[in-house]
Amino acid sequence: MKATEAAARWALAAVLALGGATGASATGRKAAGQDGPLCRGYAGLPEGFGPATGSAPNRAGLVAVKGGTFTLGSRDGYPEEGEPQRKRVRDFWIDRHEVTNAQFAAFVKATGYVTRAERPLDAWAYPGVPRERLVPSSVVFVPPTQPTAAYGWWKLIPGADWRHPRGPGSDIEGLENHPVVHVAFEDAQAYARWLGRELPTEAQWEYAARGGLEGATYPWGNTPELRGRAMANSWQGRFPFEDDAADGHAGTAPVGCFEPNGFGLVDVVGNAWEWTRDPWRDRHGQDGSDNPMEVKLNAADGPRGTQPRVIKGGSFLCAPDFCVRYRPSSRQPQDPLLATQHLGFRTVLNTR
Ligand SMILES: [Ca+2]
Ligand SMILES: [Ca+2]
Repeated sequence: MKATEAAARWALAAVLALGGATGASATGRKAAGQDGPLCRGYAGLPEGFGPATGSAPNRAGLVAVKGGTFTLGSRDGYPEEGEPQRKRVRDFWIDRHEVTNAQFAAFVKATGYVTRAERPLDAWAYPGVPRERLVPSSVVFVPPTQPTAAYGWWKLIPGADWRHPRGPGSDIEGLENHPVVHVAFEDAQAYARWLGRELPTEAQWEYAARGGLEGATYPWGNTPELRGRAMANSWQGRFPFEDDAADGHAGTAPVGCFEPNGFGLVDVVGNAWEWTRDPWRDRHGQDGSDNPMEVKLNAADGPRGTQPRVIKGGSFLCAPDFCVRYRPSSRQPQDPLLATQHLGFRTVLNTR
């Protein structure tokens, strides 16, 4: 959740270049795809969903992605999106939509899994924090009522977890088709393992997010909207104070309320950020073009799995006047131990 002045400057430049405006009025903008097969009418569970019962993997909810070569990263985005690299990925399968609350609930019901945010905080991970404050907690977006320092809108709230996304008193009733949030890296991995799957590498995620549209700023082209329609769940209005929800949704949206990309994936950008399995590096590495999914991912891991991981795609909190990260090439480091209200994931099935 760090930003630099350079990043902020780029965000403003991007807004000007793309013809948008800070706090732009969205008059006339329509939310897209509300009547599609997903969105509000969707229960959040793909047909046949569950772990494999035989030797064949369960592909419920997955989309087949034909492998290929593409350019990972961008020279036009924030500094961490460079230097662009040619990468090749093999064929793989990936979730059509972000993992939903309904899917995650099925996993928890079947396994009894307890997420990191539901357990007391580890003293070793939070040195100096009094023991009485090491209670189950997660990070919640709390809109400030007056100007605040950057990131002052994030609060560590005891009792916030995937079932209570805004903290105690909130719940996920009626949000079964929304992306699950407040999942730490190990929680996402545990879910993926239950299904015999994995988290995507950054290269897989970005290749899938681009949907075959090589070099485009967004999964649908080079403009923030398309034919006057919002194409992703982001933030409209003066961040972090007022979300106009001109795209039809304040906070997370049901999955699939916006048009799919060229590969049939929905909400790759916007709605919830998504974990990848890649350890974070400040710039894309020159580590060869072939099969980036074969990189030894644990080599850079720190003690007890504390190496920050790459997250992708931006969220409902991304705003043109603050964080223009609802783009395939955008990326951010994330503490793997830290669950937050704007971060979920999707899984991949690697057919080696
Ligand atoms: Ca929105
Ligand atoms: Ca997303």
